[in-house]
Amino acid sequence: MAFALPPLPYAYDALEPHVSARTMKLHHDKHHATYVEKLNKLVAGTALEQCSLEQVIMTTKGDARATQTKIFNNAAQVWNHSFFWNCMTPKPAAPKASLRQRIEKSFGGSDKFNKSFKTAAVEQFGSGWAWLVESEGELKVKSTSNAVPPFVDGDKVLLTCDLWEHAYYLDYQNKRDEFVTIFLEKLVNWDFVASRLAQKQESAA
Ligand code: MN3
Repeated sequence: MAFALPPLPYAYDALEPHVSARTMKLHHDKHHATYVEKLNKLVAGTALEQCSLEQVIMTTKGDARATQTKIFNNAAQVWNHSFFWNCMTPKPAAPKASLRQRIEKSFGGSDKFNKSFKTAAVEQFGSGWAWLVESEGELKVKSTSNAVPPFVDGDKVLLTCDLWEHAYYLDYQNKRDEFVTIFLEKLVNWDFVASRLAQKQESAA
């Protein structure tokens, strides 16, 4: 198989009580795994089989042919979920000084960042993702529909929250705002965000 399902970076129950083991097991073992399975079927026997996940995403983005769209959607969802697991930690710590200063400079402080991220997440219509990105040297909040990761437009992706109902419905039902609030206040892995800032962006892969 060309692409593998990465294991969760923590136990299924590590994020309880904020995200249940039941949600994590379904989300990783069923949803994430299915995107990997579908992607492998779609690229089997094609040149994309030899590419990195990022290359598959960049090659198929904006290609309206039905098969290419399916490959893009599944590849992007594989990437987004692998990234999303790393955005959360059972042992969150506040952003360290240099990242805190970047947040202060771009948003006017962590409260204003949280508010901006939450608004973007709640206002995203239907399924999608909320993001913190570095775009043209500035930290920005964005949201995208369905599967799109902002690195396809040249942004460096720093943090994401899954806004598909499967991410929160068992634990929060229709209350996406509560899930996003808990995500921001109890789960964000700011050390991971800081490490991302130091890396090159995926579209350059
Ligand atoms: Mn999901």
